[in-house]
Amino acid sequence: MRTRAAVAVQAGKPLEIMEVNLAGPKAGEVLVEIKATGICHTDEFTLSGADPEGLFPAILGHEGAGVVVEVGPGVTSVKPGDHVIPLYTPECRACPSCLSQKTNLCTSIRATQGQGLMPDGTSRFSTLDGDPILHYMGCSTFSNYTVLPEIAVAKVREDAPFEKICYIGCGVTTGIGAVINTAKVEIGAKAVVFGLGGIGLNVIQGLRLAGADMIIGVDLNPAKKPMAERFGMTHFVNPKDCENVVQEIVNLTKTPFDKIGGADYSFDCTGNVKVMRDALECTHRGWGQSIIIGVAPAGAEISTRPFQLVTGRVWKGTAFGGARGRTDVPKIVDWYMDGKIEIDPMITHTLKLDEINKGFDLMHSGESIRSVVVY
Ligand code: NAD
Ligand code: AHE
Ligand code: ZN
Repeated sequence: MRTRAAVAVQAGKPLEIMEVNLAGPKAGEVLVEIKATGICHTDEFTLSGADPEGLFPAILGHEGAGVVVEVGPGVTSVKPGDHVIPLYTPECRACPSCLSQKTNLCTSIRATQGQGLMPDGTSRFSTLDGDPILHYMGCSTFSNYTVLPEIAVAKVREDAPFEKICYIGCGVTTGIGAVINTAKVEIGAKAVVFGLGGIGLNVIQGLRLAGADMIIGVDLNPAKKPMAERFGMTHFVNPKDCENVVQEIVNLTKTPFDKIGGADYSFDCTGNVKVMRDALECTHRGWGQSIIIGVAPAGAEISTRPFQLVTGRVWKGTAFGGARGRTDVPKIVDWYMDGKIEIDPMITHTLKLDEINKGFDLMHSGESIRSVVVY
């Protein structure tokens, strides 16, 4: 079949909207009509050329929602008409990683996914001239129709609006999951969130859900403050307005009883390795945990004095918020539909596919939280 897609032809260049060929689903695969897709900072990261795994030409996008149109031989868990959210972290429930119950990082198709290919080593997308176009993160939601492995779709309830729940395909689950699954934040905790964008705001709503007492937000852009407060931020720090952001946070968390100070938990949602260091070092001696969510460019490295770890601070990372997609994503959709979490205010812009490059401009200028493309 033919489908309309926004193609990343070359690093650093705007996406090109075009008709492409899409081959049907093979064994174990499903054809999905994408109804809506968010634009995550990771799409920008790859498009910019900073992603060591970035390959071109490719169809980016990994934060979608849609409807199953056709299933390939052997598919049993979904059928045409089912509403689904594509999963860049699949859940096969059979690989050593899934069976370990220690990680959500299913390894069954990671190698081909990283090469922009389906599990059989080929691409379903091609130009109208027949040249292959690569998949991205196993999802390629910047195409109106896409093919996914069966293990990479979460079946969700049919009354949930696509243009909102697409955000659960990455940002919402990543932010809330980092708090609940990775950090396991407890009631009364003091936490710091670096970067108040599409991920950071969801960390904040996760912290509120977990019962944190103090939620300090850090961002260079003061325009991010009102929305963060709406989601539960209690204090705001702009690094431009203070001499030493680590000291500022330590001071905020001190009490007459605890004169050492430091956050119980911190979260990096910027992808900046200097910020990652601050995020670790502002946590409490003896027990502070810092969770890296941000994705850093090729060649970037983190550093700190080993003494920071010797004295009990813990550095952790999280992908997709530690969520097991087929199991957890339908529950998060229920949380949204039951009013337990909010999504709508964070979707600041709704665009047509033709306008997708505007979504990247809005991200660069700091005007948007999430832009969503509705097909
Ligand atoms: P975003 O652009 O919406 O937000 C980033 C925010 O960080 C902005 O508000 C920006 O002003 C702020 N910021 C930038 N530099 C800063 C600095 N030095 N100090 C303080 N604030 C700073 O991006 P997003 O969609 O929220 O994504 C955030 C990061 O998380 C990206 O690196 C993205 O690739 C990554 N990410 C990781 C996962 C994962 O599973 N680990 C999932 C989704 C996104
Ligand atoms: N390809 C990059 C890393 C990108 C990355 O870390 N991706 C996250 C999800 S970001 C979603 O917005 C992830 O899931 N990582 C685990 C994985 O297996 O890719 C690089 O640096 O090579
Ligand atoms: Zn993402």
